[in-house]
Amino acid sequence: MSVVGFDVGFLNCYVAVARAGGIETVANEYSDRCTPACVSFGPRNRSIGAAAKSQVVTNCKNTVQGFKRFHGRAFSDPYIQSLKSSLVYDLAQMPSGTTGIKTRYEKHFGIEFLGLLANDSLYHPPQVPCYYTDAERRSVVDAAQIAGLNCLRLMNETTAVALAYGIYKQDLPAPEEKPRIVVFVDIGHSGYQTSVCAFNKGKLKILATACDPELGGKDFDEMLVRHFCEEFGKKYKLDVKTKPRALVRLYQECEKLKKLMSANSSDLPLNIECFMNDIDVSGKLNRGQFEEMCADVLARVEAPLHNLMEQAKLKKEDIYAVEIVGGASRIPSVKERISKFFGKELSTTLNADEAVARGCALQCAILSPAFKVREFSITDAVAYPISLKWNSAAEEGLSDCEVFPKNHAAPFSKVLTFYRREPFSLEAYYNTPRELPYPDPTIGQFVIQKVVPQASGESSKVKVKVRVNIHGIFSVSSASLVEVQKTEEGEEPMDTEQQATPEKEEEKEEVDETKAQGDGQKETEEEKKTPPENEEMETSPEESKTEKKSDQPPQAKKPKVKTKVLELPIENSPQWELAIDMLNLFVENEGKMIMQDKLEKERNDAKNYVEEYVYDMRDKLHGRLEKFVSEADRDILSFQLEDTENWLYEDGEDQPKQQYIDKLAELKKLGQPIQERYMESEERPRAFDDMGKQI
Ligand code: ATP
Ligand code: MG
Ligand code: K
Repeated sequence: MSVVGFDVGFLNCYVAVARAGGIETVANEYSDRCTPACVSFGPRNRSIGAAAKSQVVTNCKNTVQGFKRFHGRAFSDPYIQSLKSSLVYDLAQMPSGTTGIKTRYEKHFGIEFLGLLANDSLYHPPQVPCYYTDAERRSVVDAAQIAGLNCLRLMNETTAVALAYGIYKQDLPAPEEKPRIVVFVDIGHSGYQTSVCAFNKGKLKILATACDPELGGKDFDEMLVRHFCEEFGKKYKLDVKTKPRALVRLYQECEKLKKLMSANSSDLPLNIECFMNDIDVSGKLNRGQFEEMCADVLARVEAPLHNLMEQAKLKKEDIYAVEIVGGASRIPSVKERISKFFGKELSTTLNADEAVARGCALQCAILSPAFKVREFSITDAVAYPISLKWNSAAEEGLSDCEVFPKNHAAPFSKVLTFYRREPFSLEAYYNTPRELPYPDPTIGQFVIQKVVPQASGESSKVKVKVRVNIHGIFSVSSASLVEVQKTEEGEEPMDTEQQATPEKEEEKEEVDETKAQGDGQKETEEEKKTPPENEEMETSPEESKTEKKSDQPPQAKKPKVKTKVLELPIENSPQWELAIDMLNLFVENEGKMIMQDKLEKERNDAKNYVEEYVYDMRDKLHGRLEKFVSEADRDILSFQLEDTENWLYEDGEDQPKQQYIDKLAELKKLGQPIQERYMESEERPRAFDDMGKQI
């Protein structure tokens, strides 16, 4: 078994593996540790990574990048609709209402990318931006499943970075001391994320996160592209926007220019040959001009930092260090802004490109029983406050309550108590819709089924456990009904009053290495109860640890009651859920596509063998094989070789695998005996030598 961390970025992917000696970032087949997040669909097969990226210009309609933004979003989402016009490829609505990408394959897709990597070998769990919502996270977990991965934990990117930072630090404050506060900033191609984290020996806790999901390297590229479109429009009378291929090339050149500008402040050239209508274009720019045209983009760097500090209620003096990662963190003016905000030098002790993948791999090594890793506890934070609403039994209308406030520790479970006579439904939603990346705040509907009144006719006590799990996904994880079986002296044991607000009990989920469950999640659920008479009581898990209580209210005089706890079925309908039959279909399709890619590869290999044989034999017939073939046979074979070569460029260019195998066999019928005669003559003197030695 292999334990692997995935960083699937908007632009780039990194994969890190846990090995006995530590964490290692792995290279792809091009010996590059960075793999472009790109998939290209040919007529018969898919290519990924660098092979796909090389087709961005030539196969632009079927080459997809930046699919990170499509996860868990409705096709009707205004954000998706607004993207449509700027994409070279087409989007499609999936049967479930979510977003798909139209390619020659016409398959739902962002999701399948992981499958391609997994196909390559044994890779494991991915990461997501900390601002991802429930639906987006579920979409990524589904993707991992389609790819046949066992996703141990979906990690927030900045949390992965924090782990990569903290786990090797020997000098963290002791658990009872004041924690060390570190800010992490990740600015990649599409997104800008910040988090503030408290470290003590053996643990980290995310205090707050703040983001701009739409700020990254791409915005700087955008400004450059806009600039040169204008310039080339004036200078060469070219309307670049009308030619997708030219535009794609301009984007590539502008990204290169942007990177060069990070290291040079002088004038830098931009030249593209045969850009449009056979015209070569050229321009130049320096860093000062670049910063000027990007002023609006740069002005957005500060807001999330303000937001972060405000949420965490920290002063700048409290910050021990500011660690930055992500490709765009290399832009000098971005660094300046962040550094000025905190009034300190930024730290770059982590690998800017690989830190996320390394952190993920470390987390997996911790979770995996196969590795012995230093104990390190990770407490993440809930990104958006989560509320529940339900039809109140006592009053008319809806009641609601916030179950997980913003930045609440996660993973975490809470138990809510309701008094009901019949099945009821809960709706989970984000209660700050303005903060969300998309318009629909719904998380899902959860129906607690099979609720019945007590034998006495009274309402039953129903305990509902809600949680944010290790992936940061909300669910109603279990529900139970307390059935009063027998009471002594016929007294009424239960509080009959109907409660509009449920009681809350809390428990923290902890990762337990010893109890692996089939679904890849590992957790112990320590019941930590609060006194039931305290409505709405919020206690931290540490405080409540000591307050273990029995199921019954503490009024000791109450008569003895026998109760039985019945598990209740729950109907879960998370928003934009991939229905199980769809998921299965995707798994099946993924399997088919992997098969198809494999067949296509075999077909190509078979063709290559024919081609190689033709060139190899032709050389050798006039070389070392010459003495072992009659002139007549040589002419026949030469003719056949030439014939085959022509065939390969014409009718034989695109044939089923068997055709190539047959072709090769046909050539070998003549060629093989010649080669055998040659081998024999080579072996003969050697055999004599050996005999000589023996004698
Ligand atoms: P995201 O995290 O947003 O999903 P990602 O992880 O794919 O995206 P990164 O690989 O962290 O993104 O960063 C890629 C971005 O960084 C690109 O916009 C790239 O042009 C930019 N970049 C990389 N090196 C430099 C550099 N030296 N100077 C300026 N920008 C750079
Ligand atoms: Mg990234
Ligand atoms: K371990």
